[in-house]
Amino acid sequence: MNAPTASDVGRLVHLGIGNFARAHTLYNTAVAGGWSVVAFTGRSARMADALNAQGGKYGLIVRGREGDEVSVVDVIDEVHPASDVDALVGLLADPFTAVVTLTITEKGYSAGSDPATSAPARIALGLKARREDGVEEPIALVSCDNLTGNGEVLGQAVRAELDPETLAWFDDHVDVVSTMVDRITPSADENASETVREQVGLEDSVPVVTEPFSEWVVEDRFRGRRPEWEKAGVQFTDDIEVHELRKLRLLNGAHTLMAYAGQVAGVERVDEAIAHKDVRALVEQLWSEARATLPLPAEELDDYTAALEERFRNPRLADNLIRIAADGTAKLPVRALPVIAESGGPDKAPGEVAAVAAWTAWVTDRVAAGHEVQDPKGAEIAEAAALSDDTERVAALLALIDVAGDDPLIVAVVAEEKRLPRP
Ligand code: CS2
Repeated sequence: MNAPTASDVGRLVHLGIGNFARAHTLYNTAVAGGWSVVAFTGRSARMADALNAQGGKYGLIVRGREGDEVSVVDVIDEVHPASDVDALVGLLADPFTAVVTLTITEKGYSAGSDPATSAPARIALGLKARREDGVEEPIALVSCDNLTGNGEVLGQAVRAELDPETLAWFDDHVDVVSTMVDRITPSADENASETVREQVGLEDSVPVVTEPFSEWVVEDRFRGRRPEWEKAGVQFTDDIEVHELRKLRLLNGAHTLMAYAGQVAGVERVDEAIAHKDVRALVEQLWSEARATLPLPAEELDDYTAALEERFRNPRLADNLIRIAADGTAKLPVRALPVIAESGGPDKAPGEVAAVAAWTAWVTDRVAAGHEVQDPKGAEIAEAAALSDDTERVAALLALIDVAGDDPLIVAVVAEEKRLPRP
């Protein structure tokens, strides 16, 4: 591995400036100090106007059990809408840009080849311009999304969009870095702007609410410059995978289960779901199955799940289950299905099966009640969820997460749906 070359100068370009990125990636970059940040929005351009109007500054409300701690994060120079492809290409061709971080969500990595809608395709155009301009300075692409091997996923997505010359140039000039990110970031409540105004005097139309806990583990493979993130407590490692799996299967897996089973049972927030006796029992079950797939000492896993429970129970965080329920077809295949397969099938992983069944039950309820399901496959979900025969409905829904029509999971999910806690 290369020696760290953290530096106090450079530009970081961030793609996908949602609440999470501002509570985590950009907050840590602000603490590291010195770097200039240019950010791009996700799909909605609203955030660009809002942040530019307040000089790129925003209030970060850290909502602990005892109270709020508010600070102003002042690290963003400029925000562009995602559609401003020329701005991104220009920035990537500039040698001063040394790091690109991404929070584009799971679905962003398979968004196709149109630069207007696909971040990997936009990055590919930027790298082409960088090569054509003869820039020798290495650049790092750093995924900050919740996926195992997020660097690998990102690398593949970008390579697939490159022209042959840039593909040949890529390995010598670009580092692709996996990271494990963790900080729960609920949507801001209606009083958040007032809290920021009162405590730090900033007029902020887009404040961020987050929890005290924060973890960032970054693969140690930068040949070029990067922010001195270690100043913010970021951990650099040569072995990222186990950190990612632990988080994805224990934290996110439990979140997914609570999001669907909690709402089916009639509650709205994470703290209510973990306090619901039957939902909690399902979480315990899922944890015991997920733990068995993780190569970590029992003691470490005990500490980890105890800390998770504490985070979920934070009564002031008010994390709405509907936030976590979004994009089920992108989340279940990385959170629940691998544990079912590694456990030896649905019979061996009833807690994970319950997560899948809670999803099918929840989307069915939502569609029946006339609501849209927020998911890249929302239209297909609406069609499948409306089928009246249970087995056909579940099979059609599970086909959307690539479960074959003869998979034993279908029978298991049909049975499990009937056992889910209801109001
Ligand atoms: C959640 C995550 O939306 C979800 O599915 O599980 O956003 C979770 O809050 C973060 O990964 C916490 O780091």
